[in-house]
Amino acid sequence: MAILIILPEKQAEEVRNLLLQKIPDEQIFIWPEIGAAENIEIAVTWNHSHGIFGQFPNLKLIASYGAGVDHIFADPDLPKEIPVSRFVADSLSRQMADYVAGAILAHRLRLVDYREYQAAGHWTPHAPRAGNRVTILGLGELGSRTAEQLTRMDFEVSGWSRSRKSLDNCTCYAGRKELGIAVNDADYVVCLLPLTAETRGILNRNLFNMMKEGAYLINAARGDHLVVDDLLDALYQGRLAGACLDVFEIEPLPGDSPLWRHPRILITPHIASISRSDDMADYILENYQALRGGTPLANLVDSALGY
Ligand code: NDP
Ligand code: OXD
Repeated sequence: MAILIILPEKQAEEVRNLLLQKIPDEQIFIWPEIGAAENIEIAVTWNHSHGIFGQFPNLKLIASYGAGVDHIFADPDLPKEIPVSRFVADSLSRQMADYVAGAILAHRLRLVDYREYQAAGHWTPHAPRAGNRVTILGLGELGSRTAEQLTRMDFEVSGWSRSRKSLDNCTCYAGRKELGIAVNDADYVVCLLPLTAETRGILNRNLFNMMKEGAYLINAARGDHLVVDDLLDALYQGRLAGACLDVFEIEPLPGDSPLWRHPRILITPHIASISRSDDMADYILENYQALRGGTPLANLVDSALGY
């Protein structure tokens, strides 16, 4: 069996070295090196060039380097029969919970405003912003951990998912019909959904019109969830107070994007939750051993649902 890693060089080397410590006799290639194509059984990938998987006749698993798999399913030539797995790790959920809590507190405590006052040498005290209700769109690995953390911080938390969840201290809504009620009294709406045909563009004018006036949006899922022009309109009209965005349709965000210079948008460069190489190596190893032993693969996604 050989493993192929299709990642930027630094991460690829790290993951390969960690894997080689555990399985020193295996062949582990970093794309574009592949060795003998028929030996490749696992491909670990992030934003591969479309069409490349067809050349591996014995490929048994495509493993996403991230929690999201939209980058894999975006390949029109993806071999349909090969299972796809995704990265799930406590470290990933914890970072996301911290990111969302940080974004909420930065807005509530006006930290970005104070940075500007500081630059101008102004002493301008304000009370923290009112508003304690948070709705999380997506109650999976990341959303449910974020809900737990915000609950511990005394926020009133609601969540929305495809199937109904039951989480302590979190009001759970499900399905399109309940989207409006899920968001309509939230002071903060947080998107932690996977990008699928059903969720693409979900952060749009209709949603913003259902939200409470002056609410704050946090998108740490995918750029394609957001209709940028609708957000800019909602900010201009005062429907939304501001937004914190970690993900963008094109990354890096192009220099001429109006998002960069918007005074009420806080931008971070897709760092809300970063895959750690040691946890990544453990996840690849777990599935390597499952393939070897003929036991079930971990963290498989449903290709019909796209997540
Ligand atoms: P999960 O698959 O564990 O959870 C997804 C959640 O979204 C589930 O609750 C699911 O509902 C819900 N959902 C899916 N489709 C719909 C729909 N049509 N309507 C309502 N709810 C829906 O994913 P994770 O929590 O692990 O990750 C979520 C996303 O976060 C990733 O796909 C990725 O895009 C993004 N991400 C971003 C990172 C960053 O650094 N910015 C880092 C890591 C991930 P149900 O429970 O019913 O299935
Ligand atoms: C992921 C990401 O999907 O980093 O893990 O966006």
